[in-house]
Amino acid sequence: MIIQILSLFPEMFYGPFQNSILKRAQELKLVEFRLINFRDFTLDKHRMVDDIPYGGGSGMVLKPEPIYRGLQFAKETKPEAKVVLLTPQGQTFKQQTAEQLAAAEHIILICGHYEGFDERIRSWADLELSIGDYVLTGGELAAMAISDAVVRLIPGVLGSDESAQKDSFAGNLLDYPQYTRPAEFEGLCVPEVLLSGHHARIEAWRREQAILRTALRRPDLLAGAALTEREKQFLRQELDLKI
Ligand code: 6GU
Repeated sequence: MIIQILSLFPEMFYGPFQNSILKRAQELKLVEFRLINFRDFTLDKHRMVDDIPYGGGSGMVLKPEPIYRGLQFAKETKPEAKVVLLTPQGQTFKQQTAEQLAAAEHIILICGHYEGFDERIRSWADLELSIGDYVLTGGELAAMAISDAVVRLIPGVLGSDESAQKDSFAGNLLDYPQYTRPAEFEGLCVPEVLLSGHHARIEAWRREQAILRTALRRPDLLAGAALTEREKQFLRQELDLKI
């Protein structure tokens, strides 16, 4: 997969992309990141990427031409690449969006910066994404979060394919609680069932815990989780006890 990123601050990406899993994914040639500074696509001697807003008002607005030319350059290798614009006004990025993007061969992420960008830039994007209801100074951190979430879904990137499937959100359920040694620490004990070696019981306990935790912390997700009648019954029982 090729991920091209148009940004005025390509150096911001070096830390996240040159460590840990994303670094390994590149070494394994499972992903290639190409950072494009759209300031390189300005034609004036001041290399201006923004300008004052028509109609007045405070702040600067990103000009359309450098982004247009940067985008043309990015698309040269693959004209049908999916173009994603990062903006707080976009649809919220979810695990499902990550899964859809991970299936693409080539994506282009455009990071806005400053107060905003010329509205015409929107017309060149296939998709507008936000990573949540808060405002960042630019799309770069969003592009990093999205790249990370997408790349870890590419087959072969994670140690075992199972790790991605059992994630929080993968089945619209949060992760079950995990423990490692020691069995007791500071008076806090690992649940007995996990020490039992009884695999079927452990699986059942984990599923119950994931369901319960989702119901308590993220009830909004539960509607999208496929629960059996027995699991719904279990949940009603537990919630009666808890509330
Ligand atoms: Cl994609 N950009 C900016 N500037 N702020 C955000 C965002 C994106 N997603 C959440 N907040």
